[in-house]
Amino acid sequence: MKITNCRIPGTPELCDILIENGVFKKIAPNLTDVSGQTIDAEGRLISPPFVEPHIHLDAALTAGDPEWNASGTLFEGIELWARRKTTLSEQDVIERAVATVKMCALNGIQFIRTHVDVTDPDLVALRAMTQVRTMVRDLCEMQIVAFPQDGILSFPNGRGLMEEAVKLGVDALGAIPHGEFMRDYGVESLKFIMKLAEDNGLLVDVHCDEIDDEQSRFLEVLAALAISYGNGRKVTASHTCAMGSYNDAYTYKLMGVLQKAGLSFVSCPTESIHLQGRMDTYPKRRGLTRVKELLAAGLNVCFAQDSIMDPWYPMGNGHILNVLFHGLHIAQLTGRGEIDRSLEMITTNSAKALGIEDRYGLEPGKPASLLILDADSVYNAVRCQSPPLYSIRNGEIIARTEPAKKILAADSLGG
Ligand code: 17E
Ligand code: FE2
Repeated sequence: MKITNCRIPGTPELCDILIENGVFKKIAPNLTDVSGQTIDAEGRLISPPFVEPHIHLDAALTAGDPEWNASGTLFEGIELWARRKTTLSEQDVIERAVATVKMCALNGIQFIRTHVDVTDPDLVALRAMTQVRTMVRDLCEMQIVAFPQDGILSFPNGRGLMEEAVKLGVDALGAIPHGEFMRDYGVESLKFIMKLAEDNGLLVDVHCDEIDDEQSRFLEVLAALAISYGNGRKVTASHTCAMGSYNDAYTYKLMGVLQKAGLSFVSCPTESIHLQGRMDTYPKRRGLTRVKELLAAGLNVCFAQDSIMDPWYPMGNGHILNVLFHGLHIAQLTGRGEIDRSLEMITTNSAKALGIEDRYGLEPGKPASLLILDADSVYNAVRCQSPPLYSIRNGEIIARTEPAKKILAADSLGG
């Protein structure tokens, strides 16, 4: 396959891309090689595939069952999910997860990290998700995080369930320290999963401080453990909302620890602005972590959507560019340079968090996976949330968009 007239961020001239055997062969201007199908990108922007680094596929598409979340809080979501969980079957999880992966694939996502609730004595959702991971492999590469929604120390046999999840074949271990009954349990839960991850060669991705409580300080614990294990590149702190409420003196000290640890951050801007700030009157917090400041400190930050129609969030549709668009507003990353760099937050930064850099990116020798976006620049792609006209994975077209045509009637300019 050959793709001509490609605009590649950071390269001034238009390039051609030559793909052979599912791998990028050459990327350069005016390639004369011919190889199978040719697509003319007509000067459009080429991006590496989008990544969804934090989603809950086991709960997706259950919003309203058994009830809609009326308070809009994380805690009502957890309660509703606990009720829905009792009715799960593997088939139910598989159908909803596959439908949701397809929504993501249609929007240019080719890598997904899903959290799966393992606070269930039968691990129904996890058993289903390990099957989904195989079923969808032509559409996306999936990582599964064993996520203890109801806690590790606060849930009966919580530690045993995490160990069982390791045996069933998860890629990463999670925790929810701010949700444990008390602070000591939260600290202990992090020590437990960091050791379990080390012993089994797994990644770590913690729901960390997803609360407006300025006293929720588990991020420092996670970072300190990452420093002592020397595994910061394998550790992700998701949400870290409380950081938006910490005082500046503490945050200054914390930043130094985070830089030493070198972990990655996932912020879910649409989800957090929806769930957080619910106990505030006015001024009302945005509930987000300090995205702008983390980036300025040289830390790896990416955006995720978290939910697609689940007990926590009624919206969501797989459109990660839309999450980026809103995230830039909510985190006030709307300087021109910030917008121009922002695509990294749903592509290369996320790939780094997932640890997939060896097989990700527009470079000869790597798997030929890319998007042709319907825009001539990153600025316009983000501004207009331009759809991927083509999503190409390992040299195969896996999804296409035919954009809607908007037509102004000839007489609408008046006389
Ligand atoms: N569970 C949780 O603890 N936090 C979330 N944002 C979601 C599920 C979606
Ligand atoms: Fe989450």
